[in-house]
Amino acid sequence: TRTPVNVTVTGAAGQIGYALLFRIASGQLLGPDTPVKLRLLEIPQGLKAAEGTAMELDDCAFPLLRGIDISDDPNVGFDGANVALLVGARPRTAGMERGDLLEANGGIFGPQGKAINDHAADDIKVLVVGNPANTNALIAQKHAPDVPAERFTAMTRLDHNRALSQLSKRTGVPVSEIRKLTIWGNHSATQYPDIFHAEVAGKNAAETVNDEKWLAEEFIPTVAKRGAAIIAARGASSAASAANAAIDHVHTWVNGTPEGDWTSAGVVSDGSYGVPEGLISSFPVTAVDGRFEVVQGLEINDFSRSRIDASVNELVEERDAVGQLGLI
Ligand code: NAX
Repeated sequence: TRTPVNVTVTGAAGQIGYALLFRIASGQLLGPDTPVKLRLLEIPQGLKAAEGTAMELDDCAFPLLRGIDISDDPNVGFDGANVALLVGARPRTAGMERGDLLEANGGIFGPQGKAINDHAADDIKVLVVGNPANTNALIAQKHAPDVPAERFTAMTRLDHNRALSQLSKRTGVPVSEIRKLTIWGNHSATQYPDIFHAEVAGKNAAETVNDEKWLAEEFIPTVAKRGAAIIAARGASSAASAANAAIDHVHTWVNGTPEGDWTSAGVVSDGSYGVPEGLISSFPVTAVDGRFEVVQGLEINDFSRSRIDASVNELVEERDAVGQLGLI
């Protein structure tokens, strides 16, 4: 029997946590042959609810689930972690400026990055879901100098999946026949969903749609503002779809992308496509042998260039702001 993989989930008592943990425990994160041990990390106020979720996980009698530990201490929560899903974050509340938000999250992701540095397993893979995800991932990464920077990633897979679905609706082609779509930049309203290299049923997506007005005025804003639309409709932010995207992200990272396709993930920039080195920005990526690699050599037209630049500029501003606050 295989050694269990330790999976740490922060914000375990939150709504994404509730949608995520059962899927991890059932084997959907790492596959049907990999037993898992769950580590639930919460703040003290969240511990009781996390215990309730752990009771329910027990009650599922998942054959692959080999244990559940609950803690409010990052040094314990990340001990021996092979995969860490950083979901818990400080949300923006009324009257909070961006600086306040970044500072509050720096207080979470700095210490968590340090705890990962000091206690996680050598093969640790980190996915940051909690917003502002890209910059939170950057903060955590900067506090983990002994961990290869590439192990810190931010989630734009939900945006990617939203874009697939919108393009499918427009073209009438099922998502299973859409490839090579890209989310560029920040997981925020400035993100750029790019269909110029995408294929629908083997044909170029932008040429198939052939409608720049739809692209600029419907597709891009619909994908970028989908989170707000979900809140308006559901009275709560995306949870099951966010958990699903987190599962997809890690599953792809571990198992690879299919031949002839790629996905989107926030990864540390190597300077590709003019994105400043070191920023955690969304790119078209393949996953090979447990590593994400930025897809190289794509031609970027003017329409795309200005939108990528706008989103990357926002990431630069966030990085500069957390730098000035002494958070990185
Ligand atoms: P909830 O408020 O339901 O849950 C958050 C949980 O995190 C709470 O139980 C809280 O006690 C816990 N928490 C707070 N600080 C913590 C810390 N320092 N250590 C451990 N746990 C801590 O939020 P939920 O709806 O689950 O969303 C979680 C995060 O995901 C939010 O930041 C949200 O903005 C972000 N999202 C990111 C998405 C993405 O695509 N990257 C999409 C969905 C979601 O909006």
